[in-house]
Amino acid sequence: LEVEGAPPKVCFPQHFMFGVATAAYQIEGAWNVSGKGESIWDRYTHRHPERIFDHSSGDVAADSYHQLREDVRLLVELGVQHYRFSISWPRILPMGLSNDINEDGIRYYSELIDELRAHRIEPTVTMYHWDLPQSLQDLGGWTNPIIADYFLDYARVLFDHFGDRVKVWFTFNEPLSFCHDGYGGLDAPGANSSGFEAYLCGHNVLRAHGYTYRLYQQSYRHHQQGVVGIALDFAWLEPATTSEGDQRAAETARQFRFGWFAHPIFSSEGDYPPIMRVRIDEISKRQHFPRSRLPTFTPEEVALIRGSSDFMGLNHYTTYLIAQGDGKIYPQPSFNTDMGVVTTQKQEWPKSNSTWLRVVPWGFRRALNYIKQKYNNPPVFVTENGISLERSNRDVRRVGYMASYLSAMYAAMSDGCDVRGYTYWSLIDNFEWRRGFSERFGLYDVDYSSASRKRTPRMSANYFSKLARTRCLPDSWN
Ligand code: GBH
Repeated sequence: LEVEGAPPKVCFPQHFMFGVATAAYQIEGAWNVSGKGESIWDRYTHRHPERIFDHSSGDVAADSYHQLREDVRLLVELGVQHYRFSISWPRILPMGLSNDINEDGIRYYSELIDELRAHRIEPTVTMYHWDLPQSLQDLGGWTNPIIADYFLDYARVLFDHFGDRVKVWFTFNEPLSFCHDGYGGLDAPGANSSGFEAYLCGHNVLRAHGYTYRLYQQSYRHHQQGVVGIALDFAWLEPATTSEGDQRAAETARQFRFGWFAHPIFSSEGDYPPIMRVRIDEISKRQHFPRSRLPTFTPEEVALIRGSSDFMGLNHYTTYLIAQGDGKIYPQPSFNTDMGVVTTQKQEWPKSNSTWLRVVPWGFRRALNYIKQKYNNPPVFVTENGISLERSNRDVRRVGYMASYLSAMYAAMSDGCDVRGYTYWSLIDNFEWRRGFSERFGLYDVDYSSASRKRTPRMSANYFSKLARTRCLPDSWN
């Protein structure tokens, strides 16, 4: 019934999927239980508590390893269509290699998948959300080319054990984050050579992704009938001014931060973005390196990786302003000086409880339109979007964030962007990497002082359940 004067209801298509996301290390705990091997995040938090804001670790986290049924109960309460979680590589393969499979790890994820399916919640599974087996890090981790083979072996184990029931796979979560921050001194494994190791990491991640996609196509797709994609992080990057220099800088930044992975996989040409190739080759030369710090794909690898995704997973939280850099060549190689731009945020954009995250919903619409235009309108599955706030269950601002970002996404869909799903980060409060437990993104509060890590719904959980059940933006907030 259309009431005159009432704003039209914003409703998403009938098969649009609403869900929530988590990641293994951030929620599971049980870090050394039932045969699980050590991950780089176990090692990093144990050896360098000073690098974690509150000196905490994911040893117990939200205890989801022991709270599987409780987590599924929350998902049922929310009425979501899907749940995006990640599998811990060292829980499945304690030493990283497929000669030794940890049966208890298989059992845990099998139970989770079965519980979800029993409640008609689609499991959408990330194979790698940053918790590399430490034993593989000891071989050089993502900088050693052999890791692409080991990842493929791991992927085969996952397809063999879970592929009968899991139909949506993401190989990687945010290679930009774990290659840049992991090898740039901020996150595990704590290396500090972003202009060097980060590119090796990205290179091998892209190779691993390509192999995995082709393996699925050749050996699994026919009988398992699923899809394989990747989740990329794309904050919108807006020119700081209308000057030509800033506009060029913004496009360079988009190519470095997003095109680094999107271009090889989603563009019709494949390979690294030309601007990345040109800048890093040139700067490497001026730094007297005998070869570019950005590795080169063989033509076979370019072809392997090009088109290796059935859809694009998109993590989007915020927007930055990009201005032209000083144009200098610095002696110390780094990703940021290779990119050569100045990144800021506007002071008047509303803050969150994370330094990097301000509320800029219009950036979401622009990011989606950029993807549509650059990569021939691929199907997009929003794999993360969310906000951290001070601990409170009356999280009015979280509801406001979701409402404004969902409206922007709806506008992008009206522009013709092919968005198929939306996933809120996160189901529950969790271990926020180097920020420890100090940042809370959950629809459910987690009480870290209770043994069972008691979960309590926030106002936003109620809002999200209305959204997921009706597929329309709720007009009342509680
Ligand atoms: C997501 O990344 C992650 O996928 C998820 O695991 C995490 O819980 C969620 O964010 C919320 O934090 O400190 O200034 O150097 C979002 C992209 C990339 C945002 C790294 C923070 C570090 C900024 N993130 N970035 S800074």
